Amino acid sequence: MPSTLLALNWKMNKTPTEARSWAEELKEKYAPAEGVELAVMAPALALSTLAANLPAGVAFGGQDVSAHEAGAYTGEISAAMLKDVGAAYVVVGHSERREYHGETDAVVAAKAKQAQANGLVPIVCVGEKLEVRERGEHVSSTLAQLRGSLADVGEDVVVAYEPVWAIGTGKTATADDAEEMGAAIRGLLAEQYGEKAADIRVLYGGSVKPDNIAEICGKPNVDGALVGGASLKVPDVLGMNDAL
Ligand code: G2H
Repeated sequence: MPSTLLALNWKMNKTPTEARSWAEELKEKYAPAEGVELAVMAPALALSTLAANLPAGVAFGGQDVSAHEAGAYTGEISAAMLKDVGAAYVVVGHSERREYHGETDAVVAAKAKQAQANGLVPIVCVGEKLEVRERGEHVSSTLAQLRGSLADVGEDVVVAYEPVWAIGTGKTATADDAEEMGAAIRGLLAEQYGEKAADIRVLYGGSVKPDNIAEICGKPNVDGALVGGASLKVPDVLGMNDAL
């Protein structure tokens, strides 16, 4: 059984100075919960300060990575750069990247492969928009997205199901919605990775908070959460950690 992953996604929030204060507050108050791994996905500029100030055992990572190894790609951050500052994870294919930066499944898969080639674990995000769910096509659509996003990607990966209509809206999918998709995703992972699929964590993301995390993550095919808004304040993070 893999550990439950509580992955925080700060999005475009926190300067390095603010990140340092957050990490210091966490260090003061954090007690690891049994079977729970905590990881902070932060803006690239905050990663070095996290490396220096996070409590022992708390991992960190980036929110995006270049699909290229190195070279003339102005503004991009490579997987080797993330690895060099101590990152363990990187989020790829978040719906905000897909929506605002036109990232396709093929680009997401290329980024995931680049991450793995440099020793990072990609957290591959998928999830349907509201109109797709209303048509009842959420499972087939999300699995098609996942198939494309995992093309030729190795098994050292985390999958995050984030229904777009539940992101930052306060609308949370029910625990049963999360489980329905978690089970479907697990089936696809088993087809692609065989027995190794059992070790791949499938997260739920979308308005997760201290008061709903236990029910959602209590489902058999939900192995943790990717949390945005509720990751910004340390007391909320401690609340979620303790609830798991
Ligand atoms: C979904 C999630 C974190 P939030 O994007 O990736 O954000 O918890 O604010 O809905």
